[in-house]
This record gives sequence, C-alpha cells and structure tokens, in this order.
Amino acid sequence: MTLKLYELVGTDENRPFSPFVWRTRMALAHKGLAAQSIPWCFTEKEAIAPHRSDKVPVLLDGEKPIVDSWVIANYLEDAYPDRPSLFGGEGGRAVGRMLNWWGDVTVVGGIFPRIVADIPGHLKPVDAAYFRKSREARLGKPLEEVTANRDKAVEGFRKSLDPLRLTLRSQSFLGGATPNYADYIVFGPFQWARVVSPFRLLEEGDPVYSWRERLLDAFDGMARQSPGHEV
Ligand SMILES: N[C@@H](CCC(=O)N[C@@H](CS)C(=O)NCC(=O)O)C(=O)O
Repeated sequence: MTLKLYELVGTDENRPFSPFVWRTRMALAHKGLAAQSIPWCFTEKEAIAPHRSDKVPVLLDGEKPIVDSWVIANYLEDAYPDRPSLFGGEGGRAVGRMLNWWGDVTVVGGIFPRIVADIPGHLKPVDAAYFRKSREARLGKPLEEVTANRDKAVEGFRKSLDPLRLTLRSQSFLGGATPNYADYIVFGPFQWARVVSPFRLLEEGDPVYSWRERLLDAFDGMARQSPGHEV
C-alpha cells in the first residue's frame, strides 16, 4: 500500500494550505496512515488531469486516484475498516454529509472573504495571477476591496459559528470526547486561514478558539507544527 497526496502549496512546498487538503491530512492521521506529499500549485492542472481532477485533494492509493475530500474520507473509512473510524458508524457518516456542506458554505464561505487578499502573497507569480484573475471574476471586485471591512465583517462570521459554540458547551469535540471527521471538516478551513493569513478570526476565550487549539495539538501537534501564523 502506497498512499500519495497532492497538496496545494505556494512558494513554500512545506506550507500546504488548502482547507480541503487539511481535512484529508487530518483524516489520514486519524487512520494512522502515512501519505507521501506531492506538492501542487494552482496552474499545474496537467499534473492531476490524468486523475480526472482539476482540484486538490487527490489521493492515490497505489494506482487508484480518489478525488474530493469528502469522497476521500469515505474511501479511507471503507478501505481501512480496521483503523480508527472517521465517522463512528453509518449515522455519523450520514450526519457528516450535512456537516460537510455546512463546512463548505458557512465556514469556508465565511472565512474566504476575510483572508482572500492574503493568499496571492504566498503564491508564485504565475499562480498569483491565476488566483487573482479567477477569484476577482467570481467576486466582482478586487481582492483587497473584499477584505477591506474584515474587522467589522468578522463579527457576523463569529456569530455564524453559534451551532458549533453551543455544541462545545457539552462536549470537547464534534466527535464527542475525542475528535473525528466531523471536527476535521470544520477545522480544515481554520487551518487554511492560519497558514495564509495573520488575520485573527477567533477571539481568545471563545470555546471555538479552545476547540481549535485542541485540534492544533492533535496527532502530536501536526497542524500546529505546519508553518502558519500565530492567530
Ligand atoms: N469539494 C472539493 C473542493 C476542492 C477545491 O476546491 N480545491 C481547491 C483548493 S482549496 C482547488 O484545487 N482549486 C483549484 C483552482 O481553483 O483552480 C473537496 O472537498 O475536495
């Protein structure tokens, strides 16, 4: 068994930043599986085209490509059933599907406009140009204009995390006493922000901040040790 993971990087090959790749990194660590990293940049589409993807994460298990972080989590759960479970059963998997959408819509979607202007500075010129052009076309304005009001706008994002915050009143992790894939779905976007941006998304004293700290410490501090900002 040889696992390889295409991971989004910029100028620093040791600074993976995609929120979706971080979900997969945490899932692999949870399963106790090591994967060889294949650093990948935005414009290197031809490298992953043979695997029928234009996005990462792409996981290779031997020759077999698995595309999309949610599909990868399901694959790992089914292909490595003797390893610790990512979902804790079929009910957890089913609820995880909804949480994956919440993670994409509310968490990735809420963080993106707060940090997007910090991303090009981490990229090679060709990738920075691609990123700026594609994202400004999507957003309809310069990236700097999108982030300009972030000190105020972040308050709405913090409020949107209430379902997580209220849950953490009675348990340490979304997975319960210990983390599982539900936590990694939400943590991945926070780790993305931590890697690319000095902007403070969470206030100390917020239960969500403490939860993130616990996940930064998970797996011998894997996420904390990955280069990022102290936020
Ligand atoms: N739903 C996918 C989303 C993957 C995705 O959007 N990946 C981004 C990196 S964060 C990407 O590869 N983008 C390529 C591009 O924008 O050209 C997943 O969960 O894996």
